[in-house]
Amino acid sequence: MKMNSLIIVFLFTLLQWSVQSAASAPCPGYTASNIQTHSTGLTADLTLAGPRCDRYGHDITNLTLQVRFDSRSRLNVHIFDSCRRQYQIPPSILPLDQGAGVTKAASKLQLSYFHDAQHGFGFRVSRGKDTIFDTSGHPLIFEDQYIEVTSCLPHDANIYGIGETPDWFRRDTTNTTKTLWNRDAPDPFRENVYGSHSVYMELRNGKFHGAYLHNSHGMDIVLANNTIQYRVLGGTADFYFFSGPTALDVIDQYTELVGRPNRIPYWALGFQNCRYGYKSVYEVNDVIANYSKARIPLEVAWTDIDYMDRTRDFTFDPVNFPLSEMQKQLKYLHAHNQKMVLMTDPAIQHNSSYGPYARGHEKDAFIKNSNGTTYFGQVWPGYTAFPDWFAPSTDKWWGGELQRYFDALPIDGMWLDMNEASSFCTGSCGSGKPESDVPPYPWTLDPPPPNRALDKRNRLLNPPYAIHNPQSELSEKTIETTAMHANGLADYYVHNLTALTSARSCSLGRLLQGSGAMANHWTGDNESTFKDLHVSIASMLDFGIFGIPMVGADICGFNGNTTEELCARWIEVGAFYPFSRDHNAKDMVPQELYRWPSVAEASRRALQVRYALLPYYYTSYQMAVEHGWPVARPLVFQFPETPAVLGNDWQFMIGDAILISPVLSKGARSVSAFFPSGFWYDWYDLSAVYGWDTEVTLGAPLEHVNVHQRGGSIVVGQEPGLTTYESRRNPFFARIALDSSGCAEGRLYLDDGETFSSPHRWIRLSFSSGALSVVQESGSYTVGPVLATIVLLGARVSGVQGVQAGVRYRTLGSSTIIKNLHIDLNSNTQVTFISP
Ligand SMILES: *[C@@H]1O[C@H](CO)[C@@H](O)[C@H](O)[C@H]1NC(C)=O
Ligand SMILES: *[C@@H]1O[C@H](CO)[C@@H](O)[C@H](O)[C@H]1NC(C)=O
Ligand SMILES: *[C@@H]1O[C@H](CO)[C@@H](O)[C@H](O)[C@H]1NC(C)=O
Ligand SMILES: *[C@@H]1O[C@H](CO)[C@@H](O)[C@H](O)[C@H]1NC(C)=O
Ligand SMILES: *[C@@H]1O[C@H](CO)[C@@H](O)[C@H](O)[C@H]1NC(C)=O
Ligand SMILES: *[C@@H]1O[C@H](CO)[C@@H](O)[C@H](O)[C@H]1NC(C)=O
Ligand SMILES: *[C@@H]1O[C@H](CO)[C@@H](O)[C@H](O)[C@H]1NC(C)=O
Ligand SMILES: CC(=O)N[C@H]1CO[C@H](CO)[C@@H](O)[C@@H]1O
Ligand SMILES: CC(=O)N[C@H]1CO[C@H](CO)[C@@H](O)[C@@H]1O
Repeated sequence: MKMNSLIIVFLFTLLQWSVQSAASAPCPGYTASNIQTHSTGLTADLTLAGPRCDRYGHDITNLTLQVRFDSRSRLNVHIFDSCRRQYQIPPSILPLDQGAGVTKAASKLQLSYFHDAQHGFGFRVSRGKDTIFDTSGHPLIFEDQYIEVTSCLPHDANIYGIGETPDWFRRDTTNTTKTLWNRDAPDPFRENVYGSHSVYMELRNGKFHGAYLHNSHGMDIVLANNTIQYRVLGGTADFYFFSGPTALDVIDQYTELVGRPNRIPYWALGFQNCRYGYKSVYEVNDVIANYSKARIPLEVAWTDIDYMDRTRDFTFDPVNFPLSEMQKQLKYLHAHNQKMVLMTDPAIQHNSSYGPYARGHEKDAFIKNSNGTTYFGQVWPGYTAFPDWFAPSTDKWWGGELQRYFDALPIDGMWLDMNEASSFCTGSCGSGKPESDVPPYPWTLDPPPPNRALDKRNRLLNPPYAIHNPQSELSEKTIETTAMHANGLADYYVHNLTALTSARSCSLGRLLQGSGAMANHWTGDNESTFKDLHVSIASMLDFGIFGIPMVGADICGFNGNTTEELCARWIEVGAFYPFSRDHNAKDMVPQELYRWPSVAEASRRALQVRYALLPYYYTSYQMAVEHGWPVARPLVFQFPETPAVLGNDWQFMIGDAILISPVLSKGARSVSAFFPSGFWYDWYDLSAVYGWDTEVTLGAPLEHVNVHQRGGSIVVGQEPGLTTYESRRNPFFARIALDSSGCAEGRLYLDDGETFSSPHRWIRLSFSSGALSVVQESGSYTVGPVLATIVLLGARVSGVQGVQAGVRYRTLGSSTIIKNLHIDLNSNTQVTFISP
């Protein structure tokens, strides 16, 4: 309570200030005093070192520096206003891991601070001999609405992360401004889009480290002039540094702090189809039937807002998508071991006869105007209220709405769209409008008036520092920054938390159903172009850094008409996205995978590999749940010492064993693929390529994508079926790809894939001296199917010791396929092969 009233008082004074011209006085920085060291860190007072510069706000005179060695690999440097009026993300919204705390001596990261006459207080973070963050030469600027922290970077630094922005994977450090301000925009290149992730990692001399700024305000992060500069619209400078030294270590350390990815149901790894603009439930029925006729796996049928009655949440169009027909479709899907996911938007139509609105209003669950009335923006169903995820009864109200909805139609998953939050008009445009005033649907999205007359004195609408939001002002196409949340905070402070809090509430709602929580991500509304196909790989790799491994772009592209060739090439990439879904915009040519023979063939070929690899995907995903490790990874994560892969975002790996080398340009029928040194085995014909850290030209007919397995790895899969259910009942195979010393290893994780309470099983497989060992690591889940096939890549053998008759052998080049084995995966086993 006290905190809140403090903040309100503060806002009040803030709004009284008049805008001043940006001062040009040099900023004096701060002076440190009263340094107190203690067992796990230190604190100090920082005092403004000279006359205020008031660059984009009002300098805060008294700051506190708090340094804590959270763990051996994580250091927190937090600079905040001593009287704590600046907004900080409360742990109830985003709980951070506290770490047990270690001594300076035990920490791999060290902090040193210094004072220079011109710029005042500065600090350095180092790992051994390497300085990884260094503010020297740049003053700290700490104002109410502007914080600037600058750190030196080496020339041509290798920076990855900071988003969400469509961009090439390795950031251009000469001239990049990453703006963090959640925005519903159709994936414009190098501009801010749907989410905000202020984390980056850097590779220096073969070792990675990372840094994260914990702050929910809008910000620019600028890479230029051999520096990384944070320009933040408020809050505090709460930095966390991660010592690495591998890329996976950094992501492990980051996700330990902010939270690991959720578990997913096994079926979520199946291929999914959606489009905006299906005309009826009958058309979707035909889509489901046509996938089946074409023998292309379809796990999940999605429907966009089309199914709703006038685009209102929790309703069904009585003519084209009547509830009874939706129930029939769901029954059909479930009978065929398939699933249904439907779209839900957070915006709720302003209409007191509409239950969700009436009940939400009664529970006081909506965002407000600053005068206390309900804030009404405009989304698909007309003027809409927005759930205030900070209000105490919102979760309960929303959970109740979901309960009613699931009682009518027990769908398998929810898709939350527009939760940036998106609004099509500027400001509270529906306030003061009678309920009967519903703009007709579908209506055109008129852009907000350019340079609308903003209250120049209102510093929440109009902060003195303008981040590089491409919209002309912060509040365009979203909830206005002055709108109020229940905790007494303006949206200005918490804007980028909207999606997170809505996903949280939604999974709470799902938990009421006793089912799996799920909040994942697709990369948004992109275009059907080869460039976007390429950028989709970089975006997928970015999300691996952000700790959101279940990610994928709209296969065949969303906006614009796709072509047969593009769609074939896109499914050859998309079949390997962790989240694999075809999605199309309204009024575009249909792009279901069965629409063209070549696309259907490309789909069957690529998805067959994915379905064979489902246990491998599930195992990789479990590593994400336990360590945050991404499922889809750039080559540089695994081969950081190889300069040629630093910027490689045209190939990618799944886990640490599978390399995808797709075609990303029109007309190409071959691809130049980079192979790090060692053996790599072609998935389809088992032939070996020896990588010499060079590019190799591979044939790539339209229906074919190049997939290789790394020598030294063991991949366990299952014979593919048309659904994940079918696949899970088929026998296992192991592909053992030998390295140059004849060794390989891999792991397998299994559980029932459906319930949180399922027992699990971790198995380790290793091969050396001509023998395969299967060793149980942990868990008691009973694996049904046996290991029936072993493919030995890089070895010819003629028999297996002590194995019954009936086993069949076939050699293919330097490899051997051994079939009809009956190896039980529930116990430790050794399989010794006989050389010819
Ligand atoms: C800053 O701290 C000093 C010493 O505690 C105090 O005298 C001064 O009033 C503070 N200034 C502000 C603006 O809070
Ligand atoms: C830096 O990037 C911006 C935005 O992309 C561009 O307008 C500008 O010309 C670039 N500057 C230089 C020096 O390349
Ligand atoms: C880089 O340095 C140049 C020249 O000093 C300056 O004009 C430019 O604003 C700097 N860029 C950034 C992002 O600081
Ligand atoms: C399904 O396939 C049939 C037969 O090829 C075709 O006539 C129909 O248009 C297809 N419908 C959809 C929705 O794909
Ligand atoms: C308001 O909601 C009720 C109940 O869903 C519906 O019958 C009515 O048509 C809605 N009014 C408007 C203007 O959409
Ligand atoms: C409250 O604020 C809204 C949005 O600015 C405005 O439309 C409405 O008229 C105001 N209501 C009152 C009672 O002042
Ligand atoms: C897509 O194709 C349809 C049908 O051929 C055409 O009407 C439409 O204008 C095209 N749209 C775009 C964006 O090219
Ligand atoms: C419709 C649209 O804005 N598409 C964008 C998708 O992303 C590419 C590059 O990533 C942009 O060039 C397009 O403008
Ligand atoms: C949902 C979302 O994007 N949240 C981010 C808001 O900003 C903070 C600080 O940058 C991040 O930690 C959140 O992940």
